[in-house]
Amino acid sequence: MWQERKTWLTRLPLPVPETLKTPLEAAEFEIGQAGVRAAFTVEKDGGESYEILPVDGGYRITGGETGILFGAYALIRGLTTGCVPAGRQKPFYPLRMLNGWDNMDGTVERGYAGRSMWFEGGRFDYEPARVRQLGRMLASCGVNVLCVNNVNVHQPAQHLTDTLLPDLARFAALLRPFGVRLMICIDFSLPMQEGLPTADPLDEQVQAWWKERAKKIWAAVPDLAGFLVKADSEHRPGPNTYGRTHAEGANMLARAVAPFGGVLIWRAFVYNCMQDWRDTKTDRPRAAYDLYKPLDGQFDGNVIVQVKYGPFDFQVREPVSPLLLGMEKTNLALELQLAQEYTGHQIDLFAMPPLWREIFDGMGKERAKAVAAVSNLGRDENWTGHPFAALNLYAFGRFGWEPDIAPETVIREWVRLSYDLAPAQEDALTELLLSSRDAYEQYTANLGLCWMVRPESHYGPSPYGYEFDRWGTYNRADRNGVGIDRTDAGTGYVSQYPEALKKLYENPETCPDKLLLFFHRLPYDFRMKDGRTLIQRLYDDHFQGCARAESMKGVLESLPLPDADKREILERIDGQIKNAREWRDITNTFFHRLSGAADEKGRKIYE
Ligand code: GCW
Repeated sequence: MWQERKTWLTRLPLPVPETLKTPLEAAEFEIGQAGVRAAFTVEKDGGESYEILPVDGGYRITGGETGILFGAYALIRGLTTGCVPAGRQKPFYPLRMLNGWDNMDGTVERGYAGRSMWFEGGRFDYEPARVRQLGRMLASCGVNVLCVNNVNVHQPAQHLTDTLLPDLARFAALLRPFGVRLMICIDFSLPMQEGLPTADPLDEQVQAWWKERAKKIWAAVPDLAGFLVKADSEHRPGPNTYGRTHAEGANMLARAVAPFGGVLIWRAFVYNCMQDWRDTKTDRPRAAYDLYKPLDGQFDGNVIVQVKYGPFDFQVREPVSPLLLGMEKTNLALELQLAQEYTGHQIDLFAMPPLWREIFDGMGKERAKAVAAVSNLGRDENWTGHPFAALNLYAFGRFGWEPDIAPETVIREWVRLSYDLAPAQEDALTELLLSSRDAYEQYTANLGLCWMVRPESHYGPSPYGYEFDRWGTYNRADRNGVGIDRTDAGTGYVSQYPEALKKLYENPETCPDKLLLFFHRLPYDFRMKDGRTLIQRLYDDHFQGCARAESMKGVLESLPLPDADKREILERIDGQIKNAREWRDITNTFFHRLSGAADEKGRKIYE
């Protein structure tokens, strides 16, 4: 039996009844420990927006059915942080979706917080109390859609569109009171698995089949948000098999879901995953733009193309995907990943707001119509494996409402809502989290050198792990230098950017250090802007990043956190330190062996 574990807003009393359908006019509720009273006025058609007004002896929250819920949580947050939002509030992105990569056998692809919270043994299997708690968590930070199954749709998830519909409907009903709607991933070849000779999107039988199926699905879950599709990517079926474009594939499905107000989300994560490492012409980061840019303007109005933040795949540091800048006539969703696949497996600390700040600023928040993030949740008692990883889920919801939010603001908010700390301790934890990505980057992927990671697990160093493989993720380090030339003299990737960015990136003198080896191939004695050589910088960052990880332990030990959190956090920091030392020593030895260069500071580099 799952025991409720305190975490940010779930520590606070439920501010509104469990069914939003209950008329709330004139109702009064105690909010928070402070005993502040709030009254609610439900506006018809108010949607997700709300306004909080101080009234005699408390507050009045006016808003739509879900708006009052968001308003109630905003009030709790505001009372805790000392900043109650003034004026009418509404989310910047109407669709703010969490993507569960949950398989129906109970495993979670890239999951680091235990097994699936809602699937086991080929079916839905959950504790209703916990799912309601999940609904509260999502509502409290503003997430409004949950996609329940993995984008890689394995058997028997196909049945989510058929025999499992009553179960899907029951699950949807549990989350509905919290303003959270469901989405499901579908397999493009589903009609064939059910007896049709083809899944060709231009085939009328196929079109009719999907329309019929959509009717059945929406009859069971009338407020289903839509379908999410991974097609022609990493061996998933898709329209290419029939010589059709991705726009033709997406539009066919979009027309099936349109009568029910559904959206069709089509992922743009498509590249050649069978590349030959000897082939230096193909450059994986180019792939999505090369494929999708020519289709700009061809997608139906209820299609949203979901683009990962960088051109590769959720790395520690990538430039903003040029597709996010270039698809001007297409609805786009920005895809983030809370699951710490390349960012420390929820063992190493990696608070994501600083990374996202760069992405939203680089993209321009209005370029996207929606935001999505791969979930970091699982059945672990603390929800996210590392208690602090919950920050990333919370922050994702907050960015969906206020994409201009400052990383420090959202981190401090979460810290204050989650723990009772004295001001100096709160500062220390906020600072530690705020700088955690930077430290992780220094010991794993400095200067834009990603992918030096153990294949498959994606945890721990392996400088040549991907070098002679088929994934298009090479560093081409040799005795002369390291990195890939992505200027026009090289793979030409840089030309996918608007002129100003292209200019910035194509010159090693102006290219930001943190992306230097992503865009350029340089010799070890290249002089960096700060006067250090490239090799010295490779060494220095690895030593420094590791030292930063080591120094986190003392800060964590000094914090008065709840026992269970503290135990898990201290266990995990030991894991992080071990990992950081491996990265430092293996990467430094790798480059030392290739370059023959000594460390100017004479530190220990193994032979
Ligand atoms: O990064 C890769 C992951 C896969 C994942 C894929 C995707 C769901 O390693 O596990 O598959 O991305 O985003 O589709």
